Amino acid sequence: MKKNNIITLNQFISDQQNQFPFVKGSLSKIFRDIQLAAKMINRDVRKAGLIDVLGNFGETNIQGEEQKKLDVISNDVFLKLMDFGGDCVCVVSEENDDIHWCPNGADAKYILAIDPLDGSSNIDVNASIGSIFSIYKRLSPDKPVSKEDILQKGTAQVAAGYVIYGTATMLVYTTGNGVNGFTLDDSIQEFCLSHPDIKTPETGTIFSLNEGNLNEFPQGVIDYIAWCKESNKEEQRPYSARYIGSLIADFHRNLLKGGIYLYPSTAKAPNGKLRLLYECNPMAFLVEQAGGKATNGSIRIMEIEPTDLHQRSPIIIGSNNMVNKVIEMLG
Ligand code: P6P
Repeated sequence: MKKNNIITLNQFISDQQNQFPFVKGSLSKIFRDIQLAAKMINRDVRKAGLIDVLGNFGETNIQGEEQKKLDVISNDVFLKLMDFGGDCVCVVSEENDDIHWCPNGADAKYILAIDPLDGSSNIDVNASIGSIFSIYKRLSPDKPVSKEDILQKGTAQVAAGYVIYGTATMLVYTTGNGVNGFTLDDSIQEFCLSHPDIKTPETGTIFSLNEGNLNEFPQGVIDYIAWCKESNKEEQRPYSARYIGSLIADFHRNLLKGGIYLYPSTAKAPNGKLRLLYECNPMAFLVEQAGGKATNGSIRIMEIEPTDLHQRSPIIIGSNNMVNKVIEMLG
């Protein structure tokens, strides 16, 4: 796209306010704070090797995963900005066992679910990592927040997106009216529209999963991977295997080029590894808005009724035709 003029994320959101009234007020202020968090995390990620934020924090999170220093720093940035902004009543974070209640947010309308820094095993080796966010509206602002407000299905999301700290830093989001991507222009420290109205190809030639677990996958997935590797010139098979071990990096490449990402159930992760509230649901919202599909193998990811803050789900997500092929082979 030839860029005649720069459209910043703030300008884009204020333009959207005219078209979509609900994006007014506190939701756009939450986006402002997410942008600021992204810029602050980007700063630390870019200097990680120089300011002693690599390595382990020395504790593990509820997932039993060793917390990297940047995980904790990123989480603190999001929580502090949401506390200061007062537009969220609470935050569900991968890094916090329990709900983080925002002190100034008692009357706020929105709930934020985040994975503040996903792919953290890649931090020390300079591979792309990212932040994921999902935003819900509380169901009854005139009553105290209940479990029902927090554990809403993915279909109830009012917004979702991610920031990828890659060769460029990009913020990709949806409010249910398509998907748009903004690239951080370091010279002016603004996210500028670079990928308007992203649509993911109906089919692709990339499959992304950890084949080390292949023998533990459901038979339909094993059959699908074998099918991807068969020679069929007409259908451009064998497909290409691309897996970085960082959901956002794998998802972002497949979103733009076409492809499929799978994290099925395994012996070690009988419910899959990815968390429903702040990984599966936001990515499912984005991919559907871009014309793709996301399932747990049986039902649409966004139809899963959550029962726990940190529950996991198997996920098969990406180009529509590719996800449908896996569903067909799962029988
Ligand atoms: P495995 C990172 O920890 C993550 O949650 C995703 O970003 C990534 O796709 C996946 O786990 C990698 O998991 O088991 O293949 O190392």
